[in-house]
Amino acid sequence: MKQGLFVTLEGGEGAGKTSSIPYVQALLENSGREVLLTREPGGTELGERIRELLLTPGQGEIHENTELLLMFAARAQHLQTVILPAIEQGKIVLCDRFTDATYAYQGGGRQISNERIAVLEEWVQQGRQPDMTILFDIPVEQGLARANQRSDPDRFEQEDLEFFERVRQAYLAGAQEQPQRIKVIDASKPFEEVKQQLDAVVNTFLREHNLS
Ligand code: Z5A
Repeated sequence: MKQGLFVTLEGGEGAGKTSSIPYVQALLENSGREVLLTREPGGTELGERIRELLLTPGQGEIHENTELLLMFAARAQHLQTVILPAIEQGKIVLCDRFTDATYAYQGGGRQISNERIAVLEEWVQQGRQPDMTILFDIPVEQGLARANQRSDPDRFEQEDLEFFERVRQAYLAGAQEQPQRIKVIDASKPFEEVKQQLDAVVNTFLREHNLS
């Protein structure tokens, strides 16, 4: 069995990642490979407990460095015990958020330097990057309006507009630096148009990997 592949989904609040997961999963399954669906922070028992700590509001102040280290602690466990073994078994791993979210939220949002994040990234990932990342881009106010309809705000969703504007700009800067890996879709469009963009991106990716 050939090595599997690693695909991640990214985007700001209310961009529609979660709603699109079943559609992306089905497109990837057309390759004939098994698709493992997972998420960050989370994806392991320990990681889900860290997620709870990070997302639940009202637990007192969490210092930005602590937040950053917890993201990578959860990621180390996830990568070593779930993601890499699945790729070894030939599966396609589809992960809802990964390290691009750290550059966007802890880098852009919290304004921790990219250099500091890169040190942890190298330490935890040792060069391992997603094979493709789909970035759901949406204007901040439109995304927040969607997210607010859906559920009570989590700890991140309580931040202000400037925070989310910095998150968006950090995501877009990453996509400009790595256009080969990060594919931007216009998530402000209705579901049907988002699906058409996903068809194009995922089917091209599968062709490039001789899987269609
Ligand atoms: N985080 C971090 O800081 N650092 C890190 O390294 C990592 C994560 C990995 C948890 O993420 C938080 O962790 C996240 C960043 C931080 N911040 N927050 N919050 P998450 O992925 O679990 O967050 P989420 O709450 O699931 O996702 P989201 O960004 O808020 O939403 P979404 O998944 O992109 O949107 P959705 O739930 O699919 O859609 C929202 C609503 O819009 C829903 O009612 C849909 O029906 C509607 N929708 C979606 N698409 C459309 C279209 N096209 N048209 C109309 N309506 C739509």
